[in-house]
Amino acid sequence: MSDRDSSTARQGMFARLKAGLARTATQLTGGLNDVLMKMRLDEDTLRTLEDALIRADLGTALAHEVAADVGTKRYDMEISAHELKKVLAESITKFLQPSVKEFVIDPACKPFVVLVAGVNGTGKTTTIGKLAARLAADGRKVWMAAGDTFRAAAIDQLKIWGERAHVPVFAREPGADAAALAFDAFAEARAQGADVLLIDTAGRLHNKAGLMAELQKIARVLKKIDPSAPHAVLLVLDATTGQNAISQVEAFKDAVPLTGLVMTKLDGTAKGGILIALAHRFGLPIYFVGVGETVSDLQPFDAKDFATALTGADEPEKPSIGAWRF
Ligand SMILES: Nc1nc2c(ncn2[C@@H]2O[C@H](COP(=O)(O)OP(=O)(O)OP(=O)(O)O)[C@@H](O)[C@H]2O)c(=O)[nH]1
Ligand SMILES: [Mg+2]
Repeated sequence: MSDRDSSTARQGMFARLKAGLARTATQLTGGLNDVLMKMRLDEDTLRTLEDALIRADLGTALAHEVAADVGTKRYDMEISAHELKKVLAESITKFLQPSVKEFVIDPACKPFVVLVAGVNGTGKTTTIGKLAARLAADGRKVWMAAGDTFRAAAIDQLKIWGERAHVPVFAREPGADAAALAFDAFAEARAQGADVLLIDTAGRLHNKAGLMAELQKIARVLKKIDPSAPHAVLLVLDATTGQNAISQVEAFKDAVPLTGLVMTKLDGTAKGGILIALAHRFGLPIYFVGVGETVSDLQPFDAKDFATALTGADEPEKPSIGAWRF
């Protein structure tokens, strides 16, 4: 890809991210209107900023911390709307840093086994499909395992993604033992020289304890083939659930050693600030964000792009109201 092509591709990705985050961005900057009229960064302004951050679902404690951080920069000084957005974007980027980590497939693991977990409907199967398509397009030999044996539709859903991306799907009949399936899929993918194996799991079982026990069993049997497997355990979270995502991380990380998060459906919510809360609270890598239903809507997480899109810091400065006065 030429420099120009890659720069165009990057711009396209940013545009999708920005479109996806529009609802949270509107919530955030809409709530800042009073601040933006005032143009002085004082206590009142910071309180308004804090309220806007709370509405974007950062949580009260973190909203306070972020507003205070913004306050340390230009306190009691004149500030334009554009400058404020830039300062806010810098602060948010800083708070996101603990979660910045590239998703790397270790070529020494053949295949690199990725276990994908999450409560029902968060976007596990879709994320696996998108990830498979992305990795296959990069020239990797990918396999998927239909480990959600609880629902027949889940198996078909994964097969459709497999056909689209030309990626084989290891599946059994509904009701089959998920751990046994994962074990066999791993053995088969290894025999076939696969680079990556993505394992889907059920989001809904009879109860939460059953769900966690099944995940643990899958992780345990994979170790019989390779003690270092699964090489990644991703928790998929739905941004529309807001602060509830925090208790989901708590519950899953007690059951299996999570290596990172994926946050989907950022396009469907004004609560996208939850991602900042998660980064701050857990410091787990956020590998990907979902901002729509198509393959290119699953993007590697980029803290600076995320903060810029959320605050509108990329938008050119508008002439201030004062400039129009005669
Ligand atoms: N708008 C939007 N929709 C998404 C995104 N990610 C997933 N979805 C949709 O969310 C719905 C649920 O996705 P699934 O992948 O089936 O979720 P799941 O976690 O596998 O669900 P269960 O198998 O029932 O546990 C589907 O309609 C997806 O198209 C996203 O980033 N944006
Ligand atoms: Mg599913």
